Amino acid sequence: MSNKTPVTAKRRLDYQPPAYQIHDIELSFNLDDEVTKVKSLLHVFKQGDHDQPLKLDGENLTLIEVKLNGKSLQQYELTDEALTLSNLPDECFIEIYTEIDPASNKTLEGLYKASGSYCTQCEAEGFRKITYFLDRPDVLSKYTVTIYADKKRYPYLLSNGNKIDSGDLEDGKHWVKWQDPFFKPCYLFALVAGDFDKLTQSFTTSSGRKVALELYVDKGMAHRGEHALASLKKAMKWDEVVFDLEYDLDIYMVVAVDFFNMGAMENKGLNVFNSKYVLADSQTATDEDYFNIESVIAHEYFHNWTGNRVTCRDWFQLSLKEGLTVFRDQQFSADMGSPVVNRIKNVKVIREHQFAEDASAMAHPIRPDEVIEMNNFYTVTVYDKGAEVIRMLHTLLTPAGFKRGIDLYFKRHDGQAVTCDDFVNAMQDANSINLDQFKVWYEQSGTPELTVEQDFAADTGTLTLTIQQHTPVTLDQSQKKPLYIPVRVEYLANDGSSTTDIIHLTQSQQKLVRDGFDVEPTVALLGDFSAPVKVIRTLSAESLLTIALHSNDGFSRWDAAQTIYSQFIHSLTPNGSTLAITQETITALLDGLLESAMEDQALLAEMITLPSVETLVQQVPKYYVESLHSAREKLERIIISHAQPMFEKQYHGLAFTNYDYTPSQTATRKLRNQLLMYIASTEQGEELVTQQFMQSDNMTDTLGALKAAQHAKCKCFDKLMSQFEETWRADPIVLDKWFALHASRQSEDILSRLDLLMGHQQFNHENPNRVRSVIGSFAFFNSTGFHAKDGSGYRYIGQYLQKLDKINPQVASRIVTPLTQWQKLDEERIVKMKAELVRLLDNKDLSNDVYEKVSKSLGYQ
Ligand code: B3K
Ligand code: ZN
Repeated sequence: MSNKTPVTAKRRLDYQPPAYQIHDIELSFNLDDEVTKVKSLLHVFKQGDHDQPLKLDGENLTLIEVKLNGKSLQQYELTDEALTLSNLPDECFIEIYTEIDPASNKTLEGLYKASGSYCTQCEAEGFRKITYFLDRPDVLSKYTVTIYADKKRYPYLLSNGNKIDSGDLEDGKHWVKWQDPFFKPCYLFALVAGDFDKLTQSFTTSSGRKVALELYVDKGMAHRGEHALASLKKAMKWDEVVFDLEYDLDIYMVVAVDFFNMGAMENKGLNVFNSKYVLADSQTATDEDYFNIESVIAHEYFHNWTGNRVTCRDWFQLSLKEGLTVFRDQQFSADMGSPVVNRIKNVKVIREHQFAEDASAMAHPIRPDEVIEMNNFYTVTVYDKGAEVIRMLHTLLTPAGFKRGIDLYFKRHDGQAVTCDDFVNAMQDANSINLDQFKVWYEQSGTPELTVEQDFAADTGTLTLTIQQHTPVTLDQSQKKPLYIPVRVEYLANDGSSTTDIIHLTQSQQKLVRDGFDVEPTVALLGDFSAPVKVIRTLSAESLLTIALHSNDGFSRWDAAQTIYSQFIHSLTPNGSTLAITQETITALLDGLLESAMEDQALLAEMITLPSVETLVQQVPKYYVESLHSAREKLERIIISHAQPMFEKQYHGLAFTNYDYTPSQTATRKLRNQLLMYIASTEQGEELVTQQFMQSDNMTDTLGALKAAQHAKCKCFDKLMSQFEETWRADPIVLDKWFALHASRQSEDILSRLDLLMGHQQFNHENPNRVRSVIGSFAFFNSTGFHAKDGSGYRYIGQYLQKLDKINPQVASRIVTPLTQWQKLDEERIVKMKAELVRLLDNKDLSNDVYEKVSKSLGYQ
């Protein structure tokens, strides 16, 4: 089935505590382009009475020498993956000399050199590419790190903790010594060496300690670092106010680098960031970029407590730190801006991507059971569904109860490596509640479905809701249990008054009876998206309109509008719809929205935005590519032909102002740009798009114009794009937006266009941001191009991934995702997609990363 040497998965239930602990590690690095020398001195303690050997993980290392208690050791076992030492005393010092080659490390994991700087990325298992060590999160050590490098080329030598010494050497080299007073797992180790512009500010914690905040960016980019630093201070303050959590070192450093596999990394005291999540000014960054920077900066900062002070016992527990930290950053963002719009943003991720993951062969619980390559499990399930699970606890326990649980969690586990059960137990014990059934969320994969029936007895005024919960089987699990699901319910009366309730679902079928209604209320379910589930119910168009226009819950309003749009679209495809949504429902919704003079412009923008194709696909059993796209386009035409005058009036009424990143300006720009998306396809479209592009003083409106032109296939698109390219050709982060717009464009000759993009001077196969903006945008967001009937889109991606896998398996494995999600497509496409997957598997050097996803998708494991 595959030419690859079989790889075995690790299983959660096989966990064994480490046979040895390493209390201290002294590392020294001699950074050199030819050969980088790493010396490591480990203070090792045997755990318990046993004679097991010490098996240190190591990959791509050249071992020079090993010493035991100062004496050269000749007896050891060395393989491609480990260095094993036997017959060790209960306590000893082990010195290991190795050599590595950071300049040729294109995987961007371990220690690598890119754009002239040295940089590390160790999570999940990259430390083993730096030196031999127990590369697992339950081995906690104190680190002392000395870095030697050429002073001119690498004036900044950074690592975790506090700088305790430094000096110059005669040969133009210098050195810096760092010490981190906190015990930490090796995945939080970091080293950076390079020449940067540095911004320095400070933050005084609630207990009065002054912390130095240092931001390192590429030369000439300092002015683009202000927003990130301001965001950091907001996050530090917020965590003190909301969770009583204070920062614990005297210095907090953030370094922005161009070559990075993901968003950012929370290394203790030394975060490393993809520069895309640091650099911003109004000319180059959109409102969304500003938002993302604030949220990622906060996310990494929040990890200092949820992840670093209390870490994971093993990688299966990843959601312990990620689900919780995503929940924390979502709460922070909600407090900084609009809670409703943030909630909608979170829910879109779940419905577009997490539901798709559940429906694929990669379905896994938020705490996975089996893993081949850990990097494949930094998923929307572990992160975003994980955050939803934490949010349900927050709902069930109330914010005050949740805070009691968090306090107990830190009291019990500060300085430890623990499990998801430890977290839930702290929540349970602090609130004297039994959460046994709630724990099923951690072990069960799949998207639960709630089927709801509503009954009203007019004579008694009694309303009965009958709710069945059912989790369809997933490819990884054939048995499903009932879950503990909080469902927020709102009863809307005819006079506009409303009351809310939370139903605690625990059984497969449950009845909820409520008396005291004069007339049957309209019932909105799953307010604020109180659980990551799908709701199946038959609602009249009238009830949906009532919820969309009158609910007190902004999320429910948006959700009802989305249901109206979705069901209208599905009714035009072979999937059909059980709801009777007609063109009149659509126009009544638009009229209601536009006439109600909604104050929340951002919510209005969301409410006139149609569900994405990806979201629509997750609502139906089959993805009829052509018919779904044309149905969605038809709805767009209906909307514009009805609302054009109102949209234009609104568009012109929303004033241009001097750019500032404030919630109110952001909301206005969001609405204007959404209106422009519609208007672009009308007669005035070309002119308005061009005008907005020309007059814009900020990247949000510039990009808004380009997106509208691309979507409406305006003639001006190519001209505006060339102008954009001319302005920004020397600025790769900005140019990524241009790459992405080209790659997601619907056009017959898209594949030759992709070739051209990859021939662009700024394109570089070794830079993940470039690859994601061209290849990722095509595979994930160009659904007509990717799903071209002749299979050419699949072929293109398959061939590209063969090459990319040899350079950067982590990025290749991310981009292979759409190729593995064939389950809902038609037979012809399934055959073509699978052929591509089989071709990939034919490659005997395929990385474990891509192998795991592809072989699962083909049902081989
Ligand atoms: N913890 C890192 C992600 C590491 C991914 C490794 N493949 C960033 C974050 O979630 O904060
Ligand atoms: Zn994280």
